[in-house]
Amino acid sequence: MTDTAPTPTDAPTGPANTPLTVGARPYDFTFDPATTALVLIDMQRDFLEPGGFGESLGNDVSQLRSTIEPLRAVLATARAAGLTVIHTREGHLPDLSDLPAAKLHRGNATLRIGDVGPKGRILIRGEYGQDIIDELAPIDGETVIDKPGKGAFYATAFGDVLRQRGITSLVVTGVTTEVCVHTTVREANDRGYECLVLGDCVGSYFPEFQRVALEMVAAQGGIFGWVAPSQAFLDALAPLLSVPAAVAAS
Ligand code: C5J
Repeated sequence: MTDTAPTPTDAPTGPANTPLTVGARPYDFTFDPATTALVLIDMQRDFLEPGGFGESLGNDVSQLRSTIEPLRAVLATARAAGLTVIHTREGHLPDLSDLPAAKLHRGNATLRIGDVGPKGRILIRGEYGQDIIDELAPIDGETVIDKPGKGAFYATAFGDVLRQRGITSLVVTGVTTEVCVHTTVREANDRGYECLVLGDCVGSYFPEFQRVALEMVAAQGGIFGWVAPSQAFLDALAPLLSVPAAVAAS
């Protein structure tokens, strides 16, 4: 098996090798910034803006927008602290050769994957709607993983990237909480990664799913990982910053 988490001795040196601690559920989350990546799952126009895949399935996309401001602050602070930042995008090849028939036909979509919508072809790589929202656009040096499935590990180089960089802990954010965030956290957990989910930086179209999905991560002593508010993570990173977090996020 080659896609499991690296052992701590494989880890390269990074921004700092001093463990930091986040107040989290079910108990404090301790991480080494040198071996931790901030992961932004699918913060794409197709999920967060009208006229995309999310809306075509009948969802109220405004439900996800509360994630943007806290995630902007977390992204700015993670960049300032020198953390590895990885973005993912769900999407398919223009010829749909990586799209299972089951995924194409499931749901009562007004526009199906590959159809032309107001922001380009729905959930197709390279289309405007499939890209990441302006507020969280990747910058040079940040990895963007295009994934055909819900989980970030399935049919992608995500596991290889993490291993090459010696990453052992993931701080997970993005949308939607109970679908792509959960699938990725579950995949990561089985591969030996420690996952912290930032509760206000993940979003669902369904408020009840949001609450229960977060409970499911931290239940049973942290069966899939930890959950914390983004401020607790920002507080933990503060010692690494040369400028205060509030300034870095503005
Ligand atoms: C969904 C996702 N909900 N990014 N994708 O289909 O969660």
